[in-house]
Amino acid sequence: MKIKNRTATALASSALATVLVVGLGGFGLTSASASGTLKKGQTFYLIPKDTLNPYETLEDGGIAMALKSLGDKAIVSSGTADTAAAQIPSIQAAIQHHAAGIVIAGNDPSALCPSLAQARKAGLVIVSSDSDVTCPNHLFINQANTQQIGTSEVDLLAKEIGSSGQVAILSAAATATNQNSWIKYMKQQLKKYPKMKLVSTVYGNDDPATSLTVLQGLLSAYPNLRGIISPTTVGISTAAQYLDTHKSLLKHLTLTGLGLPSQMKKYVLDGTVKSFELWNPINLGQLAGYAVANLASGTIKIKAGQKFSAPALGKTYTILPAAAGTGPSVLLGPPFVFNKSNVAKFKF
Ligand code: RAM
Repeated sequence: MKIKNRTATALASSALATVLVVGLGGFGLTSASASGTLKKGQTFYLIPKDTLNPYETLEDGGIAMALKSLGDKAIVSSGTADTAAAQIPSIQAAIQHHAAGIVIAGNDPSALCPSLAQARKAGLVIVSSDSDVTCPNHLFINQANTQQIGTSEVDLLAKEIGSSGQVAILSAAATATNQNSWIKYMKQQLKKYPKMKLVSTVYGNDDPATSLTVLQGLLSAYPNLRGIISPTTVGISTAAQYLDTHKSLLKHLTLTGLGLPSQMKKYVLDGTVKSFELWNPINLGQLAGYAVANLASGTIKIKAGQKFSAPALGKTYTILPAAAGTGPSVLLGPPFVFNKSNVAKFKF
């Protein structure tokens, strides 16, 4: 409990640190890098899953803050649907504008690789963040340990439903690398709960209307459903809103997943949702911003053991070695559990 409270304070105060860095940037001052040799005036393209998702906007805000504090420029560019095809024109635009690098949240693990290869050939550095790509020569900025996210989501639900009953997953796009890797570990963890049966996984494409449609389909196909895990901030907030107005469902149904405390606060405080998880997306963005600026400045290489400082986060981060299913990566930290006792403390 104490540890959780400390983490809550750390998460909240790092959001405060964010504001301070922006303030410094506004006065024309920049944060010092670990090596002190970062280039200034570089332009980076931020390519989120889509431009409509509030989570992605928070993360891009974090990237832009870090870049601005270093004297660099950020351009956010993407489509409105979570598909690789909608992101490719933004990669092309980054190449045409001679950007120094790209930070991308992949809507697909491999479909973006030919375009990203073109960008690398043109001299751009590639960082993926939030949702990885499987292409060579890029650095992945990971929000939290993939296995830990999948495992803890199942454990949270199991605790709330007495480890028994039909459960379902309401995910984002069917091709999203991040959700699919978490789901892989959810399925693995579900084996530890023989009385919990995964009956369906549905995909709302991180679009509120689609998420609602597939949720309603799920509820009518499985009237005895006991639990839903929605590992997407769009899915969980859509489902929470629906359950809030259909409270009789709460007699047998429990919802958890990954949500933004700002969007989920209402539903946690009124008892629709007991707990859910996330990390600080602004901090994730800042970490990605420092990483891409260092890579483009040549102060670090995409190599395990390389270190760079993230002044707004008050830490130096180290590139981790490639592991099964991922290339070299940097880890922000563990996921955090939000509930009635802490959900109102957070600004994101
Ligand atoms: C949605 C997106 C994003 C994911 C969060 C948890 O906003 O799918 O990629 O990290 O949920």
